[in-house]
Amino acid sequence: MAELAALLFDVDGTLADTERHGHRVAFNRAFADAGLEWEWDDALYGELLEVTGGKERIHHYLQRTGEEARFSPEELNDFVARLHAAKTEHYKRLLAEGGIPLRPGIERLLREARMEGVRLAIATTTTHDNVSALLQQTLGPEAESWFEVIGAGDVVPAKKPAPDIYHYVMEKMGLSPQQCVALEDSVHGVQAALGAGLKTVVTVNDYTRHGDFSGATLVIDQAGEPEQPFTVLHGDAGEGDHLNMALLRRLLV
Ligand code: XBP
Ligand code: MG
Repeated sequence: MAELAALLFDVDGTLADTERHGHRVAFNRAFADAGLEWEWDDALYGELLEVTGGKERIHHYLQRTGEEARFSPEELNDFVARLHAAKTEHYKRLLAEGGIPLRPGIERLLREARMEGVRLAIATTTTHDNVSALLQQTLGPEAESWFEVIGAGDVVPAKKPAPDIYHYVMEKMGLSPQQCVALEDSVHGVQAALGAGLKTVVTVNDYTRHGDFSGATLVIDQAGEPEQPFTVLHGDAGEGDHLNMALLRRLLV
């Protein structure tokens, strides 16, 4: 029986609800700056989340609207890269304004893991700068050092749902999937984690709650707190009513 050695965290939607009021708003601000009459509202953004990665999402939108045809391949890459860089600056500014907290139970879980010597890492599709900004803003200037590996963005060629980012992180840590639990919020994230052979806990959010999470070990509405219990949507949490190290250890068996 393997010991729980590490927790591998997704970022967007899992650590914090960053999509609707963070990334989406940042995209729209970058579009306005660039003089584009694009507006990604809540519903459209929900559809666009089918495509992981901000640059990939912009590219997909250009294909969907037919506007891609206006560009040569080189122009297109350059246009997307510049628009995305502007979006990242807007996103960091939004985080600095402090409006995006961690989801319930996340800070407690991170602190418990550290206390018990369970290693922490991040496996995300988002840009590394965004992860740094979120951690610093919500947990303080040292928080990045809590995570042994931050696997982010373009560090692997294939983003989620490919399992590559999880393989990358585990290889850096010298760990096997039997020693880790992944925490995710989305169907693509779960596909990536399962593809890497990981037991996966899903904390759903408004954009992801109706996804097909078959294959995940436990699906809950939030990590929760002792005084703010989670609701189990799939799987067996036993007597547990909030996500803690004891429950995660039991799930790994
Ligand atoms: C998150 C994403 C990201 C963000 C935007 O997926 O898809 O693309 O929406 O980030 P996950 P960037 O939670 O599965 O990692 O614009 O920096 O790519
Ligand atoms: Mg996510």
